[in-house]
Amino acid sequence: MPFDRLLLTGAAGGLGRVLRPRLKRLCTTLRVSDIAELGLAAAGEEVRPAALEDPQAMLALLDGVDAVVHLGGVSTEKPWQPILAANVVGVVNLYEAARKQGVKRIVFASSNHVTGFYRQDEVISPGDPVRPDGAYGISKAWGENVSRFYFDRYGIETACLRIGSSFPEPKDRRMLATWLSYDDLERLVCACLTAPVVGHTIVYGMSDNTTTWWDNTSARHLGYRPQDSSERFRAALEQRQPALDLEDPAIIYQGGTFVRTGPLD
Ligand code: 15L
Repeated sequence: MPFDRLLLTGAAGGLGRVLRPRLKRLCTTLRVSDIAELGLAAAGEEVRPAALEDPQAMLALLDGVDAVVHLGGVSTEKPWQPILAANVVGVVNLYEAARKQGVKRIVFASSNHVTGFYRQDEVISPGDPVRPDGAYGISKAWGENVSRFYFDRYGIETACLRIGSSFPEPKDRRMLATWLSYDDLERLVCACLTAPVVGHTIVYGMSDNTTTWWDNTSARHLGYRPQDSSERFRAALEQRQPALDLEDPAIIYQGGTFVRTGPLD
């Protein structure tokens, strides 16, 4: 068993609910946290509600934890205030708590919206300059920078997952490029938790899709090998959505509809 105690934040969210039962095999105790309802603790679980913007609550939450999978926070475009609270202040509270409690590794759920203003006819790498497509993307770029500082200064390792679109199946043509199956999400998170050396790594969270805008070569040391592909959904999707409006910013840019959404009032 690689870990005594793993912490999963955002455990009540869409991907939190997917990972909660799947992370159990990596640890003796899985501590799950959120501000939303988490239900009862399953065998080997500890349920600990905590608000990211509360530094004392975060300090207590990370007590006795070996590693964190941080999915908590705002996960889509929203007004600035909730994003600043959860994704800007909340990430600082997480890393300060990690420093004080001696936590050595964090898997940080970043987002493809950190680079959403690159075009769909470009292939980019994690090392390219960020081009966030809204308040949410900016906040995730902030989180990546906070994590980089805590690695450079304090040696806390972080894998930043620029998650594409993790749903049971791709919902539109864009997601043929951005889709991350739930099984590949699990593979990616497990690789980040168990790789001997992570340092500070940024990786795009995508399956082995035929169409892709992201080159993960620089993150190969993680040992992540996606097994799924969006290709089997292509024919049905293209039939459902035949005409592409090439003037639409959501078709031009990688961030899709996010590029014309944020920041919201
Ligand atoms: C994200 O970051 C969101 O959390 C998710 O809901 C999707 O919209 C995804 O990006 C996407 O780009 O499809």
